[in-house]
Amino acid sequence: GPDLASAAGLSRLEVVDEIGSTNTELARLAAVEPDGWGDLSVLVAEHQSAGRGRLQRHWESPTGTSLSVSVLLRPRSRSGRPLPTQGYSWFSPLAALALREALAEAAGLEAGVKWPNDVVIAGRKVSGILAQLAPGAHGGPPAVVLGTGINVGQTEDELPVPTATSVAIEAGRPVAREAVLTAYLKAFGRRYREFCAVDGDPDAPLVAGRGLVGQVQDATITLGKRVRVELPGGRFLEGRATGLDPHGALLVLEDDGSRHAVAAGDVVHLRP
Ligand code: BT5
Repeated sequence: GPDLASAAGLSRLEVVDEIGSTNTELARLAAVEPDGWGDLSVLVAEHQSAGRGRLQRHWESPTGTSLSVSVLLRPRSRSGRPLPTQGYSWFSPLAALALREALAEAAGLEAGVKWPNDVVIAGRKVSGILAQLAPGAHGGPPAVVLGTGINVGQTEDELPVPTATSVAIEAGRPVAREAVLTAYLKAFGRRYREFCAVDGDPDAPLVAGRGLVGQVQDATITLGKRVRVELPGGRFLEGRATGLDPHGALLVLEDDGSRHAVAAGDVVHLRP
């Protein structure tokens, strides 16, 4: 509790047994409490009865084996000014990098980022991230809510879809959820502070010497591969993923030579 919160530089850490959705709860809180929980607060639930994925999809978060973690961010630069909202699209990849780091530290696993919001091991999804903007209270700057669902202890039979996996399956041994949570929050807290300290500039070199864009590019397994992207309205794009643009959109080069930048929010499905 308090030890982890201070080690990770959190303004608040709350753990509850049961909730509808940790994202929904923090978004509600952001709208009613101007600065109530500080600039980096965390809500963890033992079980979500209405866990959400993107585009109104359902996210399964069974008791005892999964982690449901949401952070509420009110990003400010060192000078105390709210961070420009253009940088907000980088928070979801930032969370993915933190989780990747946590899985290496807590379980010795090498995970990759499947653009836009999945963390995968050997092609299967171990975690999904849901980023949302929440209106600030009294017309203040919007807050960011970043939810991460992590499959930690599930066996093969307990997973909802064949494309899913868990930390325990991949590590071949049980891994304590506390270890994953601690490593994730520490890594996230550190990366979040770094990013705020450079005013949310995704190209600014961070402590590791490389900018956020470069780090995300290095970790994103989608790049360089052929992809088929489903867009809203049932349209498809097919081609090679060549990189990320300054807003984190995926650059796709179609076979006819046309180039597209696909914003994370516009993707229904992405298949290799
Ligand atoms: C995501 O959506 O991957 C984002 C999931 C975010 C969940 C966290 S938990 C804490 C916070 N509170 C919330 O209410 N949500 C966040 P998406 O890319 O739309 O993937 C959803 C799809 O993944 C579903 O349609 C299923 O096919 C599949 N799925 C559902 N549960 C899964 C699980 N536990 N593991 C792997 N895949 C799952």
